[in-house]
Amino acid sequence: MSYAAAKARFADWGVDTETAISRLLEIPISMHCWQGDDVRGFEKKSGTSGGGIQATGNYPGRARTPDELRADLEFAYGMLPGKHRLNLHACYLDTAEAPDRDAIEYRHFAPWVDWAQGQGLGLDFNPTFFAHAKADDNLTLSHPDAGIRDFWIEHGMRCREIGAQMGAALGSPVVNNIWVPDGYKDTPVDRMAARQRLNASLDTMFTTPHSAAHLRDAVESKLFGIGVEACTVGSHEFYMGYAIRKQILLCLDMGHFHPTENIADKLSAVALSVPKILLHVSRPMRWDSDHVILQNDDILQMAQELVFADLLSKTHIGLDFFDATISRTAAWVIGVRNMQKALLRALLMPQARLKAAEAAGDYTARLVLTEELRDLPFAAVWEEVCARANLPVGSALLKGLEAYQNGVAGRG
Ligand code: RNT
Ligand code: ZN
Repeated sequence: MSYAAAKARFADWGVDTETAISRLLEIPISMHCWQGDDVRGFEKKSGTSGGGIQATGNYPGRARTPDELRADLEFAYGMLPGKHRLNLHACYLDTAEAPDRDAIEYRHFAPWVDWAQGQGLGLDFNPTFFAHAKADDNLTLSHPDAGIRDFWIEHGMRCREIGAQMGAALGSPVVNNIWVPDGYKDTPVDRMAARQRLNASLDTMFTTPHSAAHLRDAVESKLFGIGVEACTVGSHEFYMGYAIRKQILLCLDMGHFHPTENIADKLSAVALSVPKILLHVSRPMRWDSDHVILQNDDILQMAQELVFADLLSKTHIGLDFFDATISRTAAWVIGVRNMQKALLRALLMPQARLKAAEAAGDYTARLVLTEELRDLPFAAVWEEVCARANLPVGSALLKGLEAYQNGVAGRG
């Protein structure tokens, strides 16, 4: 269907496609650096990913250096409509030095900031509390050893400082997200002590104030991970309470809940109590939390909640997945596009009409409408978005992705 015909179809429902398109193009997606190199980072040390995070697969083309990663990122952003952000992890420092995690400084990340400036990208940041000898037992901020806790507190404080400086340099606040792998393989007998230690470590980490114009703090919960099946210290209840008490961002990772929980349902509930939400849009599968996102019901419902509950300005949309069995740049492009397509669909819904049916108790009309609306020509509007940005769709997209992949496949 042509865009003109699609526009008319949506107009019949009282929906203006041009408004939807311009709103879509204003929504930045924070693309995660770690899909580009299987969560390895650029520290000058060897070691495994650890912390229950594991990228499986050895598809050719993994970025081995910051320059390679930036080239891959430039390609991926070049395949996306709109202006986006880069979500950087502390282990992706770009320096010839080899500072340990408790010694990193802003200058170790300056090349990223220069690059982001040149690309017109905002940055987000994350302390790296995994893949390190001092995290080998899956305990960091809640470790019983005060020396180890202090090491990680120092890391976290430095990351907040680095993030704040990045935000100041770029004129856009950096969301600094804290996820720790802390937990137990088998049932602990003193959960309380572990949670009190995590609580106290976080309190210390957050003592230094930073301007909200430069830095926003976020905390991310998890249900379980590989090696921490019995108990995660930073559970959902722990961090929801913490974020509310401190009035900081709560990060909801879609892969960090029981598989039958609906993460979209949580948005309106937590938005009433926290100042902002950080999303890690992901796709859980059995025990893995990080498959490339699809246009599945979970993502569509998430996007619809963001739009219908008017939460776009209160939510920072980040992605979190990693697949090393396919082209890593293709994974980025498909993942971000799927999030954008889901948002576009939500923006193209006759929201007022659906809400009126529900408010009137007419659940029959609500059901008929939601199902009929599935057949609207969303694809024609998406193709128009891409055409205006001179971007390929369909088999042309596949060709473009393959051409780039072929160019990087020879990396050793
Ligand atoms: C881990 C968390 C966390 C990480 C990144 C790399 O389970 O989801 O967000 O994926 O920090
Ligand atoms: Zn996450």
